[in-house]
Amino acid sequence: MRRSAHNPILTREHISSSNPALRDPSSVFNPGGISFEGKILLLLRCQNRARETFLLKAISEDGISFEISPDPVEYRGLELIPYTIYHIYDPRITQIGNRYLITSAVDTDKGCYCAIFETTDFQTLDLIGFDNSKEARNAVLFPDLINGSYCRFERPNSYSGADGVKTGQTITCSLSPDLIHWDEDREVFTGRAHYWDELIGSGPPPIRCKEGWLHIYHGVATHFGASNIYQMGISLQDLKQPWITLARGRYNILEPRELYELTGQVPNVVFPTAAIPLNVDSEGFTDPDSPVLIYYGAADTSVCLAETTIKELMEDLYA
Ligand code: BMA
Repeated sequence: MRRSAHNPILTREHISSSNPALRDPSSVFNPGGISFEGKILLLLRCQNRARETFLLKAISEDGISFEISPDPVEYRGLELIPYTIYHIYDPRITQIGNRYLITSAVDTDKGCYCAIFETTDFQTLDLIGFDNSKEARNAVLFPDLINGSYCRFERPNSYSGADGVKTGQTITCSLSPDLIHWDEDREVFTGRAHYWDELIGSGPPPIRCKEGWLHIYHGVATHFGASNIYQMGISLQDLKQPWITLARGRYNILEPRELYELTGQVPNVVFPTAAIPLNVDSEGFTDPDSPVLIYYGAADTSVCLAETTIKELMEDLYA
């Protein structure tokens, strides 16, 4: 993984919004991302000094300098969620055919649930699914149907940390005919106690390769007295049965080392949310030499970029 020399590529100083609530934002981090109309498109998570959350669309020709939309994203259909909504955050973007779908965590007065939105312009997001069957975060959709069904990884919040925050140790997989009704959770894999990935959650939507789905995830080491350490890791999932793990890296592939990752609103965090392969063939498979742009939140404060290739990620599985 090679960090961009321009890191952090987006900070609070880059935000200039027409919305008075974003006159003086505190942070911009954990962006969803996709290749859209030949450009790199990010949905930035932006927080203001009231710790309110907004999403902002950002577009770039080179993946480094972004033009940020002055108006925050608008939502339609939120009245279908029968709770008080506090935050909609950590978007992940998936293209399925010609549809653009966005999964997000939704913090409410009844807990944290996963929602799915659809968009055509990344400026207005229509709610199409809200799963309140269990508390969860880090939902990602696969960019292809699996045996005719939509496929989702998510991370049920079934574990309470020492600080009382609900989080989780297991990534699960479920299938749906319509993005609304989901079948039973199959366990994908679980955290490795005492090591780098004790608590886990999917990062970007998985990338299709001939060998399987490359799946980047975050792992949290909790056994350091002062602070949790958020790192990035990798697994390979079976193409036809993605809940089957074919390989899983022993080492993290990126950990907080630079000052902008070590210090900030939440120190010691690299949190991957977008992985964009640049060379994809007509069947949707990535070329092994394809560069991959990985966007991640650094210390819940800024947006950073690391570059690698499919081949290098494959090697990391067996390092
Ligand atoms: C996770 C999520 C992320 C955040 C990370 C580090 O639980 O809330 O949005 O980046 O913690 O604070």
